[in-house]
Amino acid sequence: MANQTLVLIKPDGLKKSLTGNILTRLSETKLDIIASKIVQVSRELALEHYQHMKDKPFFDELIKYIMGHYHKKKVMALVYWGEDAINKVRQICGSTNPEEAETISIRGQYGRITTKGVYENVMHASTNESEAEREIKLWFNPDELIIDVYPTKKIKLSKTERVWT
Ligand code: 3AN
Repeated sequence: MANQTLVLIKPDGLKKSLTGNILTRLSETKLDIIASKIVQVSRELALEHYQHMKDKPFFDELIKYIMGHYHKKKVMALVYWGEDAINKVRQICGSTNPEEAETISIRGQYGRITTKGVYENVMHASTNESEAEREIKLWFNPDELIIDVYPTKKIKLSKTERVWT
């Protein structure tokens, strides 16, 4: 069955110039990229993304890490879509702990554990369908995806927007 998954190339991945390597590895899956952008991660976005980790002792460090305090202040966010996308991407990504990840996986090859005990594991990939939905909706607006992977609705907003001059 086709599904969609959120991929983040984290600040350490960008600092280590791993974008090309990661995208090349992921292209082996033959999945489609249906959205991509570079994001400066706000505290709100970081807290929301890692809400399930909020009771962990390393939570504050994790928030600083994804916001780019230790590397570049940016993250590359992508949505991959296709047959069994979540599992195919997780396979190439490898286990959360870079020391336990298969050596040929991206985390196994390029991840590390910091002296503060945080896993700097280079990339993120959604764990399951409900997490993928939560994460994709958090990181992207519907118009940023080239396929409507979830239902949308139109609402009228009267907010001020910045446009090109
Ligand atoms: P994954 O990113 O593999 O889905 P999660 O959601 O359990 O893993 O963890 C989110 C992030 O928190 C990880 N990517 C990693 O950076 C960090 N992390 C998870 N577990 C630990 C741990 N035991 N010690 C330090 N950092 C961790």
